Amino acid sequence: MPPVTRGFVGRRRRDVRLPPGQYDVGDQWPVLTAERAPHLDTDRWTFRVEGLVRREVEWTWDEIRALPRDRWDGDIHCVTTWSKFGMRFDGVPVDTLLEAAGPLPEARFVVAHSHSGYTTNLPLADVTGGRAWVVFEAQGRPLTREHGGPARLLVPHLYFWKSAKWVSGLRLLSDDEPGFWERNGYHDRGDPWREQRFQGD
Ligand SMILES: Nc1nc2c(c(=O)[nH]1)N[C@H]1C(S)=C(S)[C@@H](COP(=O)(O)O)O[C@H]1N2
Ligand SMILES: [Mo]
Repeated sequence: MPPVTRGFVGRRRRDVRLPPGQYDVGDQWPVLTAERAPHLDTDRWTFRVEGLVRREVEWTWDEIRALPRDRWDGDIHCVTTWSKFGMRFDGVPVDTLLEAAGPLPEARFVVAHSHSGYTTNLPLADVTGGRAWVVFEAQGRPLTREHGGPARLLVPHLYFWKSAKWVSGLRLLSDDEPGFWERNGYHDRGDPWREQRFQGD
């Protein structure tokens, strides 16, 4: 194949990997935090699934760390237009946590809460089926405090504001209830491939 064609194909592949309106941030990993980054002690850390569940369940750090681990490799997309390719996160599938609590049939939405007060809402269907995790490691190393350590939510198929840093739990609801950015005009779902940045997109 002539070199000009190879180059064309290479560029196309990279474009296809980038959702509309996004740019490749390269090696940096920007930090975006609305609140003050909390100092969380793993001795007192908890994660709780509550709301429309058969039984509310709370895990300590040691308990959640003892659950079967899972890995996700892929790209992340922030609504402020940066995307970062080739991320690796390790943690626990949200499916595992929800199974323990037993979502009730009327549960259709979740609000993710952070120890720092941040909230973000998601359809339950977006955090089930192997598409969301509570993660403890990024790029093979413990999650740093600025990136949400000791644990954050990871919902990589949606804009990254849905991936609550310092996550403290999930509340299951029958009706959608906007979180912090959603009350300030951001989209309730936030699919980067449909460019759902703001309410009405
Ligand atoms: N608790 C909390 N989680 C948060 C945010 C935040 O301000 N507070 N920002 C969101 C946004 S807008 C993005 S893009 C990502 C940024 O994660 P990073 O700082 O690790 O890149 O976290 C999301 N989760
Ligand atoms: Mo973001």
